[in-house]
Amino acid sequence: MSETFDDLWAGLAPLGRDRTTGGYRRFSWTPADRDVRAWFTEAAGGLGLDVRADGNGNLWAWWGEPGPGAVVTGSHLDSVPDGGAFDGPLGVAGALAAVAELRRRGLRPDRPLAVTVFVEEEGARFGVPCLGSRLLTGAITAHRAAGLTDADGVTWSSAMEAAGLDPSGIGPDPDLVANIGAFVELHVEQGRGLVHSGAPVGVAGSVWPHGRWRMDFSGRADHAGTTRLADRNDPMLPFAATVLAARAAAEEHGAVATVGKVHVSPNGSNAIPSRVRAWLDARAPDEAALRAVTDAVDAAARSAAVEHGVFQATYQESYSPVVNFRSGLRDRVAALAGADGAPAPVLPTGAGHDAGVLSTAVPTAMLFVRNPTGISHAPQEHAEPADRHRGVAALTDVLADLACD
Ligand code: HGY
Ligand code: MN
Ligand code: MN
Ligand code: MN
Repeated sequence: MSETFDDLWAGLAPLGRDRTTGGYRRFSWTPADRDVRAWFTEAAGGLGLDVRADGNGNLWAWWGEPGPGAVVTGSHLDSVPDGGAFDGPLGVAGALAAVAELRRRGLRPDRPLAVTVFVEEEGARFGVPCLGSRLLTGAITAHRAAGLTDADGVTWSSAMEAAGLDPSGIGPDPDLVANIGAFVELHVEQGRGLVHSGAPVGVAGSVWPHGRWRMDFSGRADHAGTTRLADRNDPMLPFAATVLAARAAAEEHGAVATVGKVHVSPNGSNAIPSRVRAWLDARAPDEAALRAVTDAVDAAARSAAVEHGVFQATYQESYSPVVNFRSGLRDRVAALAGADGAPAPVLPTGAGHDAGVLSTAVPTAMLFVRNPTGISHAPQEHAEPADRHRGVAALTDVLADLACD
């Protein structure tokens, strides 16, 4: 039975890792996802936890019968393409290690305790991030989720079914949510706030509002060599102008904007594209700044499309309003996670999390573990072993405080 964090990590870390890039490719309902779900089921079962999937495919490993006031911890196991090792998995392996540590301390929770794995947190295959927690809380309808498709047109429901789960039950689970007394997510910091503060563990204060927009530029395919420039309706030009406009608007409003995913049709080097489909990820310290960025980007896209005789349309695929974690639980967690009598630092983050989605319905907190590179969503993401253990120790203390009288 794997009990220590290092034992658990040794079993999880190799799964879904791409040998050439060193990054992870754990996309929902794929064989890599099946492997990490199997790892979780076995590791949690080995700790005597009762593992069940909810109607959305989220995994719940229960210590005690599910019921009111449950203390829940966990994160996700899916990744972005070539993601880092810790984004998600640190919170899942850390939660299991914390349960093992509670047992080692001879503690028994006085209310139900669960370790969760939320599905499709990154939205890397089906486009909407935190899909499992959004479905659970009703932040997205079952109808919309069921029809989400991946790059090959495979729907969420059919992929879930092909993975052996029944998609007919997806949707909100108000009874399960009502039973959650508190949710705490341990997560690698995606940034260098803790490096600057010199602390190994921090607490999330807020999550920036952010969203994901799909932009379609439709032009006219033609020969790259025989079509005069004046005769072209080339969607690549307004696309390029839009990327630069997004960057300029973000700089102007203290925000961030990213276009990391582009599909070009027909994607031939000697054919003027017929369509460029691109995804904008925009995030800002507040809603007004975010709206200013997206308005500026949309205006630039429209005018550039007109200039080149191209049609442009923008679709909002996901939106996450600002999250301010409740100060009571936040400060209680910061006090427990601090060192030398000082509370752990409270940090804002531009990264979205299931904890942010759940915070609309239940008291929620996040613990961050120092990432010396500050890099995330890339293979260079890192957390030193000593800091991983400090994060697990802090989570253990928080769970003991919340679950044991
Ligand atoms: O994209 C995010 O902010 C998170 O890592 N899913
Ligand atoms: Mn992530
Ligand atoms: Mn994450
Ligand atoms: Mn998350």
